[in-house]
Amino acid sequence: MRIDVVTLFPEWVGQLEQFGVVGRGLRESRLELACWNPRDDADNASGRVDDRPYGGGPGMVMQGPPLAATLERVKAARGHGVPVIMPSPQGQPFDQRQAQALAEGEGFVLVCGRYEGIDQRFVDAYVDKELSVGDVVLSGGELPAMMIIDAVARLLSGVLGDSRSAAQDSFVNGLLDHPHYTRPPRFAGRDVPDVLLSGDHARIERWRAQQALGATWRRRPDLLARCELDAAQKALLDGYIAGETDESDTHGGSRE
Ligand code: 9D3
Repeated sequence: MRIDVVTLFPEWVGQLEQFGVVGRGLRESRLELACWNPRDDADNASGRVDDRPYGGGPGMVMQGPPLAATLERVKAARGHGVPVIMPSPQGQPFDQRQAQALAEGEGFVLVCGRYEGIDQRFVDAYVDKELSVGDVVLSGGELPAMMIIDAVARLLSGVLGDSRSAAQDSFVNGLLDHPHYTRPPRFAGRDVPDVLLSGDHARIERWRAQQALGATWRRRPDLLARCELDAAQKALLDGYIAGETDESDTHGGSRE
């Protein structure tokens, strides 16, 4: 997988190479990352790549020609068929499904906007897909690009420490995760739920499934509405809603 990023902050985005799943994917040759600065393609000595908006209004707009020149350099380096993605508040929601689709390909180019946005003619002529990372106003496309890179990099086979993790990911099954516990057995006046110390793996699995269903029901009913529960899951959720979960299982009762 190779990811190219067109950005006015290449040093920032390039930091990804030093840490976490991207660093590991790079070191183990599963992933290549290259950053390209459109300032290097400015037609003026000062490196300006923005100008005032036609029609007036506040802020500045990124000009098409330098971005197009940079993108042509990227395509010359890695082929003209590569998908071009622009993080954009106007894009489709970026979700786990999008991350999985990107992870199955050979790579993509991310074009990061700054200021009020990018000249629409560049978007129309060069961008294949716009992706938004949520209904919140950020100051540019770099952090969304880094989110996309992180989400994709951790799906590349071998990057995950435990290959089972990807299939167990929250959202892959359309549900939130169950809670996690580790040592010590008593912390902050709270015990680990008894069920997790029972050694009964079938019971533990049921409890975790029920916790995941219950958390999704409580916190993200929108997610629950979109997933098809099987009979066993329906029964577990009904049990959760009816408060059938053993208090000591859920909240960690006192240990003997
Ligand atoms: C405050 C400026 N807005 C006009 C009223 C438009 C605007 C322009 C540029 C809003 C945000 C941005 C910069 N954001 C992104 O490039 C971006 C983004 C985001 O802000 N939220 C969620 N996902 C994304 S993906 C790229």
